[in-house]
Amino acid sequence: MLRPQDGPTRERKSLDGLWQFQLDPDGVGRTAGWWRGRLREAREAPVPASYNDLFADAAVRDHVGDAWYQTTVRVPRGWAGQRVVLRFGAATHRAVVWVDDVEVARHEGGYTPFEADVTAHVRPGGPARVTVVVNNELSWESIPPGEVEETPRGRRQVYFHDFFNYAGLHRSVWLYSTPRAHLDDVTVVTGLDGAAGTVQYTVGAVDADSLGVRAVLRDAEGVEVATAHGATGVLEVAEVHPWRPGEGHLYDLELALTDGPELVDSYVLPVGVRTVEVRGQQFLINGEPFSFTGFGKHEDLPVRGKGHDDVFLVHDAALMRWIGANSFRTAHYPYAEEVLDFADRNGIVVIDETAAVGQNMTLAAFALGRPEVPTFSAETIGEAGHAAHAQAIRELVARDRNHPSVVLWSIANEPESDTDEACAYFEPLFDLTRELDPTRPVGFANMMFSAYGRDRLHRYADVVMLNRYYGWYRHAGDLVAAEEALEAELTGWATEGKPIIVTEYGADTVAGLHQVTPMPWSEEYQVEFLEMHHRVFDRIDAVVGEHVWNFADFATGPGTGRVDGNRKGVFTRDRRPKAAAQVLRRRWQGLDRS
Ligand code: BDP
Repeated sequence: MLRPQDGPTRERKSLDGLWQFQLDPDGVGRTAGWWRGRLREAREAPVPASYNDLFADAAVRDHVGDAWYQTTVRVPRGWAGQRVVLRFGAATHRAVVWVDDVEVARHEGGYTPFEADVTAHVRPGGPARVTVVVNNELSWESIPPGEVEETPRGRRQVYFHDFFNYAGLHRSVWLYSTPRAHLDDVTVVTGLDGAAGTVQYTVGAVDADSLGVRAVLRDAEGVEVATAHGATGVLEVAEVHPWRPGEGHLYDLELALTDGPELVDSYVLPVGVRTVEVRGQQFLINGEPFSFTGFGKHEDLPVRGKGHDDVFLVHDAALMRWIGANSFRTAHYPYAEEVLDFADRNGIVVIDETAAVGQNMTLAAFALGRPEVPTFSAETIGEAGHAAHAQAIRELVARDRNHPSVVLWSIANEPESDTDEACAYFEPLFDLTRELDPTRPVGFANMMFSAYGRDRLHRYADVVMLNRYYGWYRHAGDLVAAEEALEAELTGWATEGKPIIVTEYGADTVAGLHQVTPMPWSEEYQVEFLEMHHRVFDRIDAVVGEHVWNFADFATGPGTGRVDGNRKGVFTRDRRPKAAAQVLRRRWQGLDRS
């Protein structure tokens, strides 16, 4: 699937803005055929945005089930004879789409795009009614998993992850045109050999048997540096300007579908030439050892929830630059494509994660006070859940494999990883990821219950990724004991011969809470907590990455350990720095050394 773009053969029309919106608490809309006409009791809601926090109404915030969106779009007159496609950046967690009376798409999974060829259902120059039903229920068959409970007060969504279950149309919606014969896919793999670079490309095309493909690579000034012909080929650049962390240098790869001298379709893909490799305990980008500094983030903002927002895209990146972060993890789901485009252009390194979070029923029992059930079993996460996970990996890799910023796939966050069932579940998923993309390392974020010596999944991973909370969930308030325990565990992991990235370490901190004798929740404790971790990391060579949990405070479900959400942010939810920001800035900008 190629992203919509404007070009000599393609055009797009945005459907973002205010749509009609109606909750369906009784779940009657599908039977009643709500798509057949105007939504009767609708109010307006913005797209992209989560709907939960818009209306100052707990019934909307905590809604479980279907929510309907509707708009009318006028198809541009000039698109006569073209193929017309309707595309959603995401619908959380699943959706069905109708154009007028016809169902055109169905998609499962809340964080990856889907589209429908609607050529047969629209008339250029005419209006088309677009209706979407978005469903937010999490079950044993969904990624992430959850359980809907029937209670005397109605249905209640239980979930096993620590962020609010925002739902709605979180990303942009486009109507776009392509020629009937068109390019529909491209994959690039880049290489470096001394000063020279290569871009290996493969394109897919539809109705193009008799057509040719031309590939032209242009540098940042628009000068042609290499050309090739054919659906697959290699472009060579003698003096290449590589993409590297901190410097998002990009070329433009223009792919043309041709009929003799005539241009049939054209698509431009930005390409960064770089390599990624794990060698011994090093993580190499362009053959040079790379150390990750940065954060696990969230797509999370006041009011708009998980709705993508360019303002905060730019602002968060500015804060990351200010603090000296070179990377982030898309905890705990694939982020909007705009985020990765921006990372490509700005040399920000990304660990790209699926939405497989909360697959650990020991942790869920502990955190939610529920009786423990097996994580992987026929009654819980079984075949259907596994298939959904495999599909989530397929869609993530298909969407993001051409982004130079993405250097590592994280196929799950804190799953159960110490049982035979976990091995049987995950081994094929690691294989699948490598089969889909042999060029990037693969890992998963390991959880404290499967500490060194217990974990059984790391043997499938290229990198050891650890979420650790010594000094918080363990040894809270005792940073001396925490330091010993952290060092002992990391020393164990370092004998595995793989690079270690600490993908989470953090302490909840209420901004403005100060203490001269630091206790948990104060700004001073967060500072000392981070300093303790950094001392330990610096003593262990295999640690090649530190991602603080979290970049900013974020919304969660209710809980006694949560004060208006998770407060482990180094920035508040509205992006004001806590004292810890200065500690990180001094370390990551090297200010302590100068
Ligand atoms: C880890 C999870 C993360 C949580 C964090 C925390 O990976 O999603 O938000 O702990 O408890 O277990 O703050």
